[in-house]
Amino acid sequence: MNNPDQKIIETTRENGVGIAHNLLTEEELSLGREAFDQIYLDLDKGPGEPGTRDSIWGEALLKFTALERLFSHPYIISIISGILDESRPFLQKMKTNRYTPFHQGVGRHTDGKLGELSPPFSMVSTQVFLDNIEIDSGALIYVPKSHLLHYESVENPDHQPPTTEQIQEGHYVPAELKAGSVLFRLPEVWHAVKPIHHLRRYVTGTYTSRDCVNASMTENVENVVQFRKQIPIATIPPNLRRFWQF
Ligand SMILES: O=C(O)CCC(=O)C(=O)O
Repeated sequence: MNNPDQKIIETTRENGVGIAHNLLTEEELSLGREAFDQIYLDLDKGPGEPGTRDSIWGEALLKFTALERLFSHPYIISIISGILDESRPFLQKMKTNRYTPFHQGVGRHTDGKLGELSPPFSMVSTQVFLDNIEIDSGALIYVPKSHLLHYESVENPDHQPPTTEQIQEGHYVPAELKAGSVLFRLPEVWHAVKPIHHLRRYVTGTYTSRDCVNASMTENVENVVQFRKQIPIATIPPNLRRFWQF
């Protein structure tokens, strides 16, 4: 792995957010947008109502090569592997989000469980953006290093998880990027989304390590594994199988 890639891993682990700028080629981006818009139409979500966030989950997304590839993209996987220290990350969740303008954005929060601590670096989300995000429209804002406050610590077993008030009062900084870039986010980092004035689409995967999971993570993984038992493996793209299967 070369230095810029190592830097993204280190930045994500240190700050809770890291970005691979302009990763997709023009062609991948244009095919990705085409497939994205098509699946929303196919699933009767329409062209989007102002002020709404529409999501599509799960294996339905795998019907489109341009989307399916984003979940097993070798470069993206190599960064995830570094962040989680896991050679074969488990793809626990596949999803797309579409925000249709004007949308007020998303308030300050953590995706960690309030009142609980998490095992360090056991889960990471990717957001492959198909539109630019900037301060004036849809930037993700976050509090660098806040994820660390949610982690269990052997050195400090009495450590208490952050409160809702602390999360509201953090010092948030913006992450801006161009369409075709990938944002890596540790779920616990405190984050929010600025008001949205133009279409904001992205494809997101949540990956976990295969060990060092706590009871609630184990339960979530087991639910996914049970659900996937009903899905014939032949319907899953070959390159994705090793991440999709536990
Ligand atoms: O849309 C985004 O960039 C983040 C949305 C969000 O806050 C979340 O899914 O927890």
